[in-house]
Amino acid sequence: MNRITLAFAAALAALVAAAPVAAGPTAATATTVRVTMKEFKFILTKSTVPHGVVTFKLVDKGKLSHDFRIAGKTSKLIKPGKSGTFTVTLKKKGKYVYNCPIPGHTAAGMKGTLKVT
Ligand SMILES: [Cu+2]
Repeated sequence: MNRITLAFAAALAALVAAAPVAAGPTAATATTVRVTMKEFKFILTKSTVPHGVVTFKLVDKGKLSHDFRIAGKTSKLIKPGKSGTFTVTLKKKGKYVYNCPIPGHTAAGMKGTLKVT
């Protein structure tokens, strides 16, 4: 290597070092919402969440089994006295309607709206 090649290599190394870190996906927000399920309503600890990954901690305090459905996804059935975790990625801001898809439950009141900001 001659002097010019060395100088070029050094300059290149400096450039690489100065280059900004490749922009990765923005840090995902992880939010947890506790959802109490009973006849016939849902009680959520949060009515607004930031967009991103949302973990719903489902607790069935009723006498019937219930499901939690949001953004086209449905949790596994939660039996009376049981609990479960249900994780969904809510990418877009807006209002998401959630409900219990068990026949009759939505109409009886198991529904609501979660605002995603
Ligand atoms: Cu239900």
